[in-house]
Amino acid sequence: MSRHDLPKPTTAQYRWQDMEMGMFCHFGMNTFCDQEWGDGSDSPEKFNPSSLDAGQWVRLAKEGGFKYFILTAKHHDGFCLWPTKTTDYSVASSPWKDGKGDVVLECAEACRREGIGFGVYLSPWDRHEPCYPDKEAYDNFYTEQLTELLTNYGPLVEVWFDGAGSEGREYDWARIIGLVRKYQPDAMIFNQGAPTIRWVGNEDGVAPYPCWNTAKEARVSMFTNDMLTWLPDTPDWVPAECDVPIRKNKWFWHPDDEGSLLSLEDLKDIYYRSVGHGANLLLNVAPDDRGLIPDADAARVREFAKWIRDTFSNPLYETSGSGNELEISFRSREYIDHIVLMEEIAEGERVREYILEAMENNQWTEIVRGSAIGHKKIDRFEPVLCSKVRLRISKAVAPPVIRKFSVFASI
Ligand code: FUL
Repeated sequence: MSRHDLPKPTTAQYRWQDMEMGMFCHFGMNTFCDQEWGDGSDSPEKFNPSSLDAGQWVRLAKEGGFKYFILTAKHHDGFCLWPTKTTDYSVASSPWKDGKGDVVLECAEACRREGIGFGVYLSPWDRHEPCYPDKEAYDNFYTEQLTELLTNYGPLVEVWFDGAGSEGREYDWARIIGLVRKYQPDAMIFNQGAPTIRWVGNEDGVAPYPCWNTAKEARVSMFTNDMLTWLPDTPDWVPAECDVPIRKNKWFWHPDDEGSLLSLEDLKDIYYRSVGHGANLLLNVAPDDRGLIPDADAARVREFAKWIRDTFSNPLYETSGSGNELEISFRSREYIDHIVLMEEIAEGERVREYILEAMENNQWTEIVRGSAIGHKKIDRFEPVLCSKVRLRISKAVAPPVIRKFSVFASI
């Protein structure tokens, strides 16, 4: 393959990959019913957060280093968090703000204020809507809902199409994707129709290694092992996103459930295996029935953010450049324990094999051997005392272009 034929990200994909971390926000009827999957029969009367503050959610995302925020505008139960014209099963029929509230708008505005990206999740599977069994009628209904979201809330960075519950069901993807392209051409399309980003295939927040940016297929849902084969107009470049809830296996808030909060160690492991494998991390942090993110979850997010900052914001040394070998000489011997590599993916993903070596006692010693670098590869290892490090690329499909080669000591 010549360098000209290599798949490359679009500008919007490149920007999305640079964001690296998004906060997912599952909130809705389930929050008030201690359940994960409502069947669509819960009364709108139940939706009544006493002190909903989308500003608190989004400020936490910002503080936590998340660059985008995705809200479940409608989950499988069909209850809409915005006053849609398509159904009365929405906030407009709830006691919250006397039916005059709009959670989607509050989130969109908070994201704009905080300067982070906003995205929406709109479940194709709808357990409330009576026309759901009628394919054509539902396609009309769904595209109308989507149009409202695409046109009334400013720029979106991502539209999340969940495959759950839709196994085997065909929607009018050509029309759905056409709307996204028409109204939000820069928004990423998650995993359905003609995706521009793909699901990593699990809900643990971890990517395999290597996790190449190119793919021809991805898993559709947790509930089938079927693979989605890309439609012809999906680009070969389809980076992965890793979604995971901060409370083990719980996307929505549940009472008396702090015990399922992931530990800081769990989150570190997730970070190394998502962002550290070149994928984006989408961490779900769910507001409670007051409409606020509980203190314990917020504190964990802050701890996680502090760890990322402490570990990765001050490289001891950093370089960049083209070619098969890059070397960094230290001013004196140093203990190091992390190396972060980034390819200039605007030129495509070129590296296939690399070796990191450290100079100890005048001898090069191998510390890590890897394959993919892509957007980012984080290598951590037992502290090594050395005076130089070098990156040797032993296999590449075109001349490598390294955007960053950074060395850290977290000890
Ligand atoms: C799954 C859904 O069934 C869960 O409820 C959650 O929304 C998760 C992100 O996707 O497929």
